[in-house]
Amino acid sequence: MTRVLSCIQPTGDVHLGNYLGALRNWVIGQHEKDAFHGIVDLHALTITDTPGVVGRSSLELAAMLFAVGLDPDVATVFVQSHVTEHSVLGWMMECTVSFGELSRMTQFKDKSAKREHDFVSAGLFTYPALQAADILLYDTDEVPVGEDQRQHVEITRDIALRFNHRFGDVFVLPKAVMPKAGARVMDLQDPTSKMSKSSGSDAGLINMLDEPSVILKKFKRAVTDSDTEVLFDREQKPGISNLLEILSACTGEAPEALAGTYTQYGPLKTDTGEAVIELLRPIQARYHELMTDRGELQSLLRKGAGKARTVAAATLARATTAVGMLPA
Ligand code: ATP
Ligand code: LTN
Repeated sequence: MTRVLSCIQPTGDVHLGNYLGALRNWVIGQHEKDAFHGIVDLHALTITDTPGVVGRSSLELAAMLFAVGLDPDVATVFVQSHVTEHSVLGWMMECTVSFGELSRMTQFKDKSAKREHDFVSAGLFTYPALQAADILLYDTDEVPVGEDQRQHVEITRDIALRFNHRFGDVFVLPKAVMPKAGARVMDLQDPTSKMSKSSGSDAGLINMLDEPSVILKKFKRAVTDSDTEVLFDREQKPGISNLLEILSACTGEAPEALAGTYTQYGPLKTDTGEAVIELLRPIQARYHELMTDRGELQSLLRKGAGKARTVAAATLARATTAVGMLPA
């Protein structure tokens, strides 16, 4: 069975864009492929230094992943730092990649430039080596990634090839795949930019845990287009098209067909808001239920880490044996 790995950093809250664009596909995909999902807390440490934040965010993210429908008996959901093999193989990967290769990573260039007056950790620079370890530890066939992460999967392949060339055939070569096209959700206040936790305003973003009244208010205040015609046209009518696409993602009806059923913006805004409220209602209920029993949540994560460790330990053993390190 094809093995697929997706990882997500525990930084910030999950929003409707993450859900409709990614998480919902993960839930469907768990029944089609052997799915591993890492909550990559070690990666989050590259930019987080406030005590307690990473652990709390990891637990909340885990609750959200289970609440949206990842099944701990089907998919392997784990916290990266619980599987210590990541750190060991991460170091071995740092020793397999060159300074020059890491210097060419656009994500590092962007993120370090944005942190001009802030602390730029060495971890931010070596991040792709740890990501390579995440991927290679699980004999991953496919890594569904957006454009921004393609370069990291490419460098993972380069590292794997170099390691295999030096030490023998240890690693499976992963492939970056375009995730199944989920909805692309735009900011409600700026429908030409995608809904994102790191940019845009709170009013433009629907958090997965927003109260129904807040959701309705945000949709009612959504920026629409200057004329009054309800038409699905991303270029000419980005605001209305965004609402139609969100409503379509909730109801399963095509946005073009939905457009024909409205003559005014007001009812479309209200209906979309209400559809999102209904979509999120059971997820929010499961999330809050899971968060009331942290012991149970942690035990689900222990189970995931156990499954992950079995695979990761075998791969790491192959790697250390190939290098010829002294067994413990
Ligand atoms: P950041 O603001 O830090 O870039 P983000 O909110 O864009 O974060 P990521 O953590 O980068 O979210 O993405 C997690 C997943 O959610 C990725 O698979 C990404 O493609 C998807 N995703 C993020 N935002 C959207 C969106 N607005 N519409 C559809 N999919 C999205
Ligand atoms: N770098 C990724 C997160 C990430 C990842 C991974 C994704 C860390 N390790 C392994 C896929 C496979 C990001 O910032 N979105």
